[in-house]
Amino acid sequence: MPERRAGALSRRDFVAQAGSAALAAAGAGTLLAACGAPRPRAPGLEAELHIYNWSDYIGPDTIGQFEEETGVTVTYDTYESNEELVGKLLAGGAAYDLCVPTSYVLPLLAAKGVLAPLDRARLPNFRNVAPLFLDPAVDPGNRFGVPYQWGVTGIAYLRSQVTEPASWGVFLDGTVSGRKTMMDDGREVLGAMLRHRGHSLNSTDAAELAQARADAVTAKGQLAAFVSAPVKGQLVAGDVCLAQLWNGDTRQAQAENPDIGFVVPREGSLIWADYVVMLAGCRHPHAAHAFLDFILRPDVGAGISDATGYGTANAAAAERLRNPVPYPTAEELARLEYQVDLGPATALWDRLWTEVKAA
Ligand code: N2P
Repeated sequence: MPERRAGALSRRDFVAQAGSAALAAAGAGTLLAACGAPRPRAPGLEAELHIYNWSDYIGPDTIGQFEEETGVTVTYDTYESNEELVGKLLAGGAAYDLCVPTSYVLPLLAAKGVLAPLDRARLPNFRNVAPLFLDPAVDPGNRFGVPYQWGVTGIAYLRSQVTEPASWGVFLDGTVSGRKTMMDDGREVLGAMLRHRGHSLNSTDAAELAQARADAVTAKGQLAAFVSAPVKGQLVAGDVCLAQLWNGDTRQAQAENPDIGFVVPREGSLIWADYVVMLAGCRHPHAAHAFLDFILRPDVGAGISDATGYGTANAAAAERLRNPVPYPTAEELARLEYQVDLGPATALWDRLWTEVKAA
């Protein structure tokens, strides 16, 4: 995806396409700043900051407000999967300061020396993080990551077109063939197929994975595409009526089309949390810390989660949400599973996913 400045993001991002008043205000602010006197830069901060984040995973005015308050110019790029993020980071040459991997990716990135430790003294607002996200196994002591948002994977569907899907089997049984999608993400697709057969979505068992690969190929024959967050526009338009999707992106689409429902299949699914990390070789560490402390503010954190539809890891922000995202009940949690780093089995998963994509 081409690099672009925050203003361009605001026009292109799905949240922005919703044409909200907040966006219009943010756009106007950016324009005024561009035409007016140069913004005074906050002391000690570098002039730039480079951020790499999931698409549709920030507030429409978050970046603009940070630029306004600090005088730092932000370059903001987006990706659609952890696979895309990790591929870019391990290939080197991606000069980002901050990015947002899912929890299971942190140990791999830390082991590869890709992450820079955070200076907690520069993050006074870290005290707002909810206890649930402190000291996670994937990042002892929160050395590298600021907990950002969490969510679950399920099935978004058009209530007027299909009955509520109870099982991942709807991707295999001919239901609305050609008008359904699964994510462009091997961990998500093979993980769903594993759960469908009653296995862990972290399986490293060769036979279970061979079945998941075969099921994913069967599903592929009925899908319009493997597509993640960008499917929202097709759901809103009614072109796609069944889509494997995350809860927050579904909420964004529901705001445009109330016919869209969301369900976690009975075989269970994925729950995840994402962390903002600073990269080794980060060229703008002061601006990076300033941004991290900015998004840890209750008002800013709430603005982000209200726009994305995801749960916030920020306890102070959670209290201010216009549309709170309740943490799953004990019963729901029993059906949900976090991903883990697959270690040496990662290569096998990558190969199977490549085969599914090529089938
Ligand atoms: C982005 C949301 C996703 C995060 N649109 C998945 N961990």
